[in-house]
Order: sequence, then C-alpha cells, then structure tokens
Amino acid sequence: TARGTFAAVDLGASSGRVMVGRVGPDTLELAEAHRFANRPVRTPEGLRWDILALYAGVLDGLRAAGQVDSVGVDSWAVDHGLLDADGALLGNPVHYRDARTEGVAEKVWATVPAAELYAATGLQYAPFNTLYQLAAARSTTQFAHARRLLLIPDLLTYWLTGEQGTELTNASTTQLIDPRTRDWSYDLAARLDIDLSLFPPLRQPGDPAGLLRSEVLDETGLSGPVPVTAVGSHDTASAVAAVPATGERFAYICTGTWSLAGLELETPVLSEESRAANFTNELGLDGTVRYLRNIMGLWLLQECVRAWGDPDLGELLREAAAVPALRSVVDAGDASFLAPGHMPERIAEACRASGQPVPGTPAEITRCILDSLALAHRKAIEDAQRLAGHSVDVVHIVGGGTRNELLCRLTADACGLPVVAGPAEAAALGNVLVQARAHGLVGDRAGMRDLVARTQPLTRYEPSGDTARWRAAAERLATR
Ligand code: ADP
Ligand code: LRH
Repeated sequence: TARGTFAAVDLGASSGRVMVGRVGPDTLELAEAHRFANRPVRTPEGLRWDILALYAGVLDGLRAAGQVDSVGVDSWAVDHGLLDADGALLGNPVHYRDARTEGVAEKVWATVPAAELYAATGLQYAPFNTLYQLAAARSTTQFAHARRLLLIPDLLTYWLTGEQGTELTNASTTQLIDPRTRDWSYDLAARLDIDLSLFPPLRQPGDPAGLLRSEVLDETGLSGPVPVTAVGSHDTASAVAAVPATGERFAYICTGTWSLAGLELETPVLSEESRAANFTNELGLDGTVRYLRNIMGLWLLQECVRAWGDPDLGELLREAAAVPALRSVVDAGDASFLAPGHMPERIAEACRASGQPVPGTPAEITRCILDSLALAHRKAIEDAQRLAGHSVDVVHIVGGGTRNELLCRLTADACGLPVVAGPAEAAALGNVLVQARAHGLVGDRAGMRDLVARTQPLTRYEPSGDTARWRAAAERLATR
C-alpha cells in the first residue's frame, strides 16, 4: 500500500520544530526530528524575530529528519519580511508584539472606518494585523526600498526553494483578503494605498512550492529532488485541519501561546454584532472559514514563568490545582496583556483594580490565569455558536495546552461540554496531512480528521456539572 514520509516545519511563537510524519491508509505517526527555542530579540529599534536562527533551526531539523517525500512550512500569522529589488531581506522581521502599531489603527480608520474594514475582510481588530503593520512601516526608509513582502512561512519557503508565493490561509490574516471571494480585497487596498504587487501570487494549500535548492540539499544531506508543498501555512489553519472531530457539531480551541477558540464554517459571518464581539473570519482548508476569537492564551503563563525564573511547570500546575477555584479572574481577551514583561504584577493589578482578592503566590497567579482562560474559552464558544447559528456538543482542544490537564478540565467545567484533548502537535499533523493529501495518500478533510481520531491518543474530560458557578463568574466578569 502507498505510504509517504513528510517533514513538517512548524514555527510557534515559543518554539520551532521539524516533525516527521509517516502516513499510510491506517497510519499516522509523528516524530520530533528537532526542536529549537524561538527567542525574540529586543534591539534598539524594537522587538524582532531572530529569523536567521529560525532558518538555521529549520535546516538542522531537515538534516535530522532525513530523506522525505516533501516538506511543508507553517508558522504564526501576520508577520513578514520585506525584500529589496534583488530579493535580499531588509532587516529582521518585526515581532507582532512590537509597539510600532500603537495608535496606528485609529489613523487607518480615518480613511476606512472599522465597520467597513470588517465588512470587507471579516478580520477581527488586532493591532498587529498586517494591514496596521504596513501602515506603521510606510514612512520608514526600509519600506521605501521594499519590493516584496513575504509572510514568515513564505519567506522560509523562498529561502528553501528560491520560489515566491503567498499562501492563502496565512494571507487571510493580513486583513487584505475578502473571505467571500478568497482573493485580495482590491478595493480596500486601493483606498488604503497599499500596493498589492508587494505580494507574490496566491497559493492554495496543496500547491507545489518548488524544490529544495541544491545548497539546501548540500547543507541538509538530503538527495534531490525534494519538493516543498504549500500547506495551511498559518499554524492555526494547520491545527484546525487536524482537529479529530467526527461530526460537524464541534468547537475547537487551539491552545499554545494563544488560545484560538471558535468554529469551522462554510461561509463568513460579517455582521456588525460579530464585529462588536471581535470574531475573526480567517480562511482554512478547502475554502472553509475559521470563525474564532483570539484569547491571550498560555502567553499569560509563559510570561509569568519567565518572570519567576522558570520553575518546574508540572509542580506549579499541581499547586495551582489545589488553589480554590474562581477566587479572582481577569479578562483573558484583553489586549492590554499583549506586550511582554511584568506579567505577574499586571495580573495582580488587574485583580486589585476590579476589587477582587489579589493573587500573590505563583500557584495563586497560575490558578487565576487558568480560571480566566477557561472562562474566556466558555465565552468565545458560547458567542460563536450564537453569532454563527451553529450549535456544538463537543469542544476539541489541540496544541501544547492539551498537556495542561488542569486547563482542559477547567475548560470542560466552564463550557459545560465534554472536552476531547489532543493532539498536542496538531499544527504539525495538519501540515503533514495536507502534504499527504497532495500526494494522494489521504482523502478529504473528513478523512484527514478521521485518520487523526483513529491514530492519535486523545483524552476526554466530562464537565463536572458545576456550570452555575462558572456562569456566575462569567456574568461577574462581563459586568465589571
Ligand atoms: P506555540 O506553538 O504557540 O509556540 P505550543 O503549542 O508549543 O505553543 O504550546 C506551548 C505551551 O504548551 C507552553 O506555553 C505551555 O504552557 C504548554 N505546555 C507544554 N508542555 C507542557 C507540559 N508538559 N505541561 C503543561 N503545559 C505544557
Ligand atoms: C498562533 C497565531 C494566531 C495569530 C497569532 C499572531 O500561533 O498564528 O492564530 O493570531 O499567532
């Protein structure tokens, strides 16, 4: 029977990895070839991604992966590199948590009001949407020299193959794509004086994206030709593709640095109510819409753990499980938590300012974060069902947060729905599956999900039945 081996390059905001997936009719095995830290760097100009370290990690990973049938690249969204007329990278890509977009949205809205932007693109407001980053960059010397813009996975693909393209799922996070036509929003770009020729032509997940360059083959020890296949290059698109749902009535939460909580839909929801609730319509595989809300996610915990000098996470979570539930909660959707630094103090301050008990110990702060995330998960899934008119009877959690049992259990309790947790490496699996599909090894989206459900270890959490308590906490948070 036909089998294939695929390398998935999956770059998250906290770590990058190269995973090797083996796919057959009843097989889906994933092994980690290489994992490396993704450490942003604060330069005098601001917060930057260390793109060369990431590319070096990708090459190390491909060498460790060994011979494969194809390679796919996905990463976090919105960020990009600018290339000059010779195709050389102009500077280090700016981190989406950099402060350069502060106050920029208001200026953009003076030209195109926020409501019109939403009606045209369906994208939630986030200060870091590529559109606002471009508005912030426009007056710089670097931008004056830019002839090309490549989103992070497209930039790495270019370095691997020498070929340029703009993969659609990730392009949908720029706020320059119309989710109905799944093409550029030409009118919007014209009104905002954004030159769409900066972007190379769109690619769809599954499209060929070139062959590894001979220098890359030399450096990695692979024998050519090795094709690179476009995948859902937005990590969240890849993760949603690997949600092991068996029916249609499911919600998902992709948990990692962020929690992305919502639904898979056939058509976008562009209502004013949806905009007010800050739901986004990003694109997924096969023209699907990822209707979801960004929640601050485990970033809140990552930043605290960093401030506390990296204590053992398992022990911290065990202690947090013993702290009484729902003593104090913060709004985990609040963009004020976006910037790095002083997170324990910022969380304590948010509790103090809202007249709640102030968590003091790391265990108490961790408990506050996890209760707050569970509440935000509940609210997002409730709101999404109402706004989209699509009800669910199960919540799938995928991503690194599935390793946090307390978070999964609290989410089941808060939502009052069963939670199915796993796989933890959903983005890498979705990346592998799209390559396997392009190579004719798996069927449609349902077939891909079915294969994940049949082969990957999953954990089910039943809700405790204590929903009244969570409802009350949600109401308290909403009326503060
Ligand atoms: P990203 O792709 O955004 O970098 P991941 O999906 O890799 O994020 O998830 C990283 C998060 O997963 C960490 O911040 C951490 O909170 C959580 N995590 C990872 N391993 C464990 C573990 N063993 N126990 C509990 N949580 C874990
Ligand atoms: C998660 C993610 C998310 C985006 C954010 C910038 O890694 O791609 O979907 O909103 O990073």
